[in-house]
Amino acid sequence: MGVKALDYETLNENVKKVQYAVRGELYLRASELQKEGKKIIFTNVGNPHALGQKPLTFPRQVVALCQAPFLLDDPNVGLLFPADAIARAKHYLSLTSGGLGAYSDSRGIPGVRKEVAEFIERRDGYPSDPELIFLTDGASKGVMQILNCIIRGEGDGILVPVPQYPLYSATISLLGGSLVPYYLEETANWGLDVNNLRESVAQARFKGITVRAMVIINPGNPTGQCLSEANLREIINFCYQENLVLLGDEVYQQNIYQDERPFISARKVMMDMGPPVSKEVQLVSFHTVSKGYWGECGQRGGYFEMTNLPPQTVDEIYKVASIALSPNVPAQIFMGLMVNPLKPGDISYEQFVRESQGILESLRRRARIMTDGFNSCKNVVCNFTEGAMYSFPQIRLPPKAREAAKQAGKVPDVFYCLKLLEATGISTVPGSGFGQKEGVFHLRTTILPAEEDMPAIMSSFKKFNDEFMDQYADNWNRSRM
Ligand code: DCS
Repeated sequence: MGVKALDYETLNENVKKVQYAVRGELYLRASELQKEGKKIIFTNVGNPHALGQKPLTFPRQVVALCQAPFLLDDPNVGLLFPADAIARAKHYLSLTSGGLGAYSDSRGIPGVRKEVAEFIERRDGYPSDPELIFLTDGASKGVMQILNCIIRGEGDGILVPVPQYPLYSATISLLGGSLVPYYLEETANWGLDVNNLRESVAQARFKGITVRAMVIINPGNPTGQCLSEANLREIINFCYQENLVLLGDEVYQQNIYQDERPFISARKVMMDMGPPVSKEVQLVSFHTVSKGYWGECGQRGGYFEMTNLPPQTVDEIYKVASIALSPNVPAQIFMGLMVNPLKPGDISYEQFVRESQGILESLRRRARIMTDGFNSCKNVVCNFTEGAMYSFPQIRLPPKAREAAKQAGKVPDVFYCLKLLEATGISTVPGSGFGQKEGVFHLRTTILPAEEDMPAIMSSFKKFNDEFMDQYADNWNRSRM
């Protein structure tokens, strides 16, 4: 029998190199335990509906009507659906040619892209051009499309924060490029020091890598920090000086749990800076319906907006997007609804506000419960989750625990997370899946379990952790960070 292309040995090496911890060893073990009948609390993926979050009523009504347009002809439709949902469903159907069952333009429905542009303009105070907005199947696909256009080979480097969300490391591996890390500073609330950036670029250049782009995740995943305007200005200036494309992952822009640093988009900061920066820095910004108070992860809706890209490049991106024919059409409607929400006076407005604020306020309380819970544990320190959906506590593992991990053939944080899973059913992701400094260990949890379950989860975590630390204690100095 001859060698075949899909034999494991002959697969594309880039595929084999990809590491993706969010669904890695911990997740697999958790799934096994679940099959054996153990109750598992899945906090490994930011997937709000899977943890019990209810969908917002209005957008589901609109999409239900778009999916089943014959309901619009039913004389009783007004008994089941409010008039504003009916009107909005008709609006979206009028924007499509053939309804939800037809491919759309591969950049997305023009009318929805216009709604996105209007949203960006309201948010930032600068006009946005629908021709430079592409709708995608979740933000992930957009990130992959853009990285694909940038990475020409292993000599091309992308600056990525560490810790980072592994979409970036995995896609860069898959495309055969080079990840150039820049470290976020845990003791400065996961802030970003531009001097570190310079250092990272210098080191990469020394290795012969051409640094082409820089990723920022704001608010941060897994680190939960919100970048200040001053910090964003420094980053944009840096991209200007170094000729880097800035990729602004802003999928958590509605998930903010403090008032000192509200979300501010990279695009607004760049426009505020004026020329030459505002005219020259190439920026691509990403957003999604998966996060915020929507949490509609399964719908797979996203967009990216391009600023200062030449028209020929936009055409090439359009051509490549066309290979996949069309983004999900139902998801495009969700995107339209997200960027063009109900207004005061609309019949469904109050219910919509009640539902969305309820979710956001609860997330804010849960962020606090988690951080405080972690900080009450032995050898655990955790920055407050300022935004996004995650807590990223540092677990200070004593030498004896690291030794035990080594004996078990595990990376220390994987060892700890597996023990946590076996003892409590809490399924987390080890910090090594996101990158962390040498010899420092973390785990990531989402802040998404139901609020009423939170105290019990945190006390079960504390019981496990404190016993673990006692078990492996020695005369090691237990100073905090
Ligand atoms: N960017 C960041 C920073 C993310 O955290 C995610 C998803 C995405 C992009 C992609 O989202 P969509 O493709 O759904 O739009 N976050 C994953 C995570 O860390 N846990 O769950 C999903």
